[in-house]
This record gives sequence, C-alpha cells and structure tokens, in this order.
Amino acid sequence: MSASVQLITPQGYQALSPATVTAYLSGIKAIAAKLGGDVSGWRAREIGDGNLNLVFIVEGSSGAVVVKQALPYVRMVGDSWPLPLARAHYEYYALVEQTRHAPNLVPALYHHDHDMALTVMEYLAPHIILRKGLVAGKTYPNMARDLGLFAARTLFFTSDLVISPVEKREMTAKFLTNTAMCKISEDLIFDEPYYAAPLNRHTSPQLDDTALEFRKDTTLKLAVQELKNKFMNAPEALLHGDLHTGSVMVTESDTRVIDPEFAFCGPMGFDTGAVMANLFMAYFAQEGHGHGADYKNWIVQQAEIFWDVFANEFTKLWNERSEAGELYNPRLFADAPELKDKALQARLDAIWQDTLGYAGCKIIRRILGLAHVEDFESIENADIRARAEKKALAFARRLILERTALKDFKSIKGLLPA
Ligand code: SR1
Ligand code: MG
Repeated sequence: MSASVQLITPQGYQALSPATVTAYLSGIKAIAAKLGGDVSGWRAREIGDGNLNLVFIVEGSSGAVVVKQALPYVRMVGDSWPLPLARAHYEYYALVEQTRHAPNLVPALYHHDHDMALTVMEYLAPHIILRKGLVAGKTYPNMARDLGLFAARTLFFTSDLVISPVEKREMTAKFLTNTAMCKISEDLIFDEPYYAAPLNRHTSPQLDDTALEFRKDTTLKLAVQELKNKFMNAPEALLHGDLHTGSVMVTESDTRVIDPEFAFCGPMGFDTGAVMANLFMAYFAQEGHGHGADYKNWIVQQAEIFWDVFANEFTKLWNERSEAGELYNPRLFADAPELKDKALQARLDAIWQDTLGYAGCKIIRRILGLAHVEDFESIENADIRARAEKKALAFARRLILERTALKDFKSIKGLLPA
C-alpha cells in the first residue's frame, strides 16, 4: 500500500479469510443451524474472482451459504485504490428491493452485518456465471426471458409509474450516497476510454490506432457525455447498476441476478443496455471461441428475446397499473383515452434509445478502458482478439450515434457484420 493512502474501516470490521469465516458464522444462530453439525466440520473457501470483493463458500453437514464481504479497496487494483465499505449496504438494500419484485430471480438473503460490510446469502449450485457459460458455448433456454422479466419488474416497480413522489424521492436519497460506485461508472464507462487514462489498456499494438481514433472522435465523445449526463441526472428507477453477464448465475433452467453494489436511481436504459452490451460482446467474441454460426445466431436471438420480454412485461404492468404513481397518472387518460397507449409507446421508445446508447458505451469501455471481460480476454491469439474487438467497437459506435434512428431489433441486426 502506498504511504499516502489510508484505508478507512469502522471499528468492528475485519476482513475475513477461509480460516476465520467459519468462526464468524458460528456466532449467527440461524446460519449455524443451516450449515448443520459442528463448526469444526465446516469447510470454507474463497472464490471471489470479481473486481472488488471477497466471496466465500462455506459448507456444513446439512447446507451451504455464500458470504460476500466488501474490502476497503478495489481488489483488482490493490489497496492503493481505497473504496468505501458502504457499497455492501447499498447492495443489500438493493437485493431486498429486488426480492420484492423478482423474488425467484435473486439469491435468498440470510443475514447482513453492517459493521463487517458483509451479507450471507443462498449458495447457488450448480449455477455458474453466465459469462463463463457463454464463453464455453452453452445455451440457457430461460436466461433471456428471465433477465427481461427481472429488468422490467425491478425497473417498473421502483419508478414514478408505481411509487409515490415521496417514496421515490426517499429511495433516490437512500441510494444517492452510493457516490463512490457511481463515480467508478462515471469515470470508467463515460470518460476514461476517451482520453489517455493511466489505467486504460487495450490489445496492443493491434488496437493502438483505433484507441487513438476513439479519443479523437468529437462526435462520439459528445454523444457519450449526453448519455453520461442522463446517467447522473435522470433517477427514473432503482437500477441494478452493473447488470452484465458476470452478475448473472445460471443453470439450464434457473437464472439469478447477483451483485447490485452499483445500485442507484438512474435511467432504466442503463440496466437494459448492460444486458444487451454483454450479449453482443459474447457474440463478437465467438470469432475467437469458434462455437459456430448457430451459436452466434442463438446469442443474437437471446438479445432480441430479452428486449421483447422486457417490453411485453413492461406493457403488461403498465396495463395493470392502479391509480398510484405520479407519472402518466391514469387520471390523465379519462378525457384522452388514447394517451394511455401513446404514453407507453413513448416510454418504451425512450428506454430503447437509452438501451442502445448505454449498450454502446459499455462495449467500448470493456475494450478500451480498465476493466475488460473474459469473453475477449480468453481469446489467446491477439490478432483474432483484436479483430473481434474492432468489430465490436465499430458496432458500439453506431449504436450510440444512430440510437434515435435504429427503431427496432431488425435494424440492430442490420449493423452486425455478415
Ligand atoms: C474498479 S471496478 C471495475 C468494474 O467492475 C465492476 O464489475 C464494474 O463493472 C466496474 O466498472
Ligand atoms: Mg460485480
């Protein structure tokens, strides 16, 4: 750790290890009962391979749990980059809220410890991280539908279409202070790929010229800053905030969304755009994984199903709305009944445009910024990787710049290289 950086941890916080996590859990009655048997028989391992936190699996004679604990710094960079432990609380609050609206699509919550910045939750087995499944060429029949339902329900029910202005502002205020995590997104998604930020990296030398072109691209930078402005100033709903394929665990039949530590109230299209971006990156990366044309088509189909299910569920919820919710309140439809459908279409069109814009930003940041994705990183041959990344970058740029003209999924497919 550099001498100038001070890591701030409250009294009572201690980063756990496989050796200490079992003793910690043995002090929580309900968890001890779930694990079963004596603490001496429990096995613990640390499996966190994300960018930020510790994740333990603890198994006992009758059950298993996952313990996720925040570290006071960014794990992928080290303790020279401090990061507030408070993200663990925002994650917990977001999970509680998501559980209300999409209970079968998130892990069950067992325990939250504020001082220790940790949450104990359901051990999902035999689930794997969706991104890894896509890299391995696996198909998941329910995944796109489930993600569409998750996005529609969590976004709709936390928006002004349902909750009162008081509740909405309270929710916005509660997450407004998730500042450090929002700042990471503001920097890493909207700024750093577009200047020579010290921690940026890309496939070099193959993408050197492309990276420079993006840094010189005034038109693109303007569009990205507009999207950033909306990210910072449009609290439409409580977002997951980091809804990429590494935040989803799957089996053949089950889908669970994890890791909402970037949660805040922002534009709905930021979440839907994350899903789209990561499915399309999986698509472009197939160039290096070679699972065949049918698999590539399957991925594109999943992006389309995701959006269709999202829009259909949003429509269903819109049509079932009660009198609550401040935005497009049904009292406005009494003398203008056609407004109901027109308003829905206007909302969906706006979310669609944002979805494309944010999807583009999220693809670009994963290729030119700090935090990359396994889809591309696992392509060992740098020439093949660079070729796939270049195509993805060109696609992403068009998504951003043409987002108002690209009216439907068919037009998106038209942008994909033959
Ligand atoms: C420094 S954190 C880098 C990235 O990891 C997370 O998954 C978020 O996407 C974040 O931007
Ligand atoms: Mg995460």
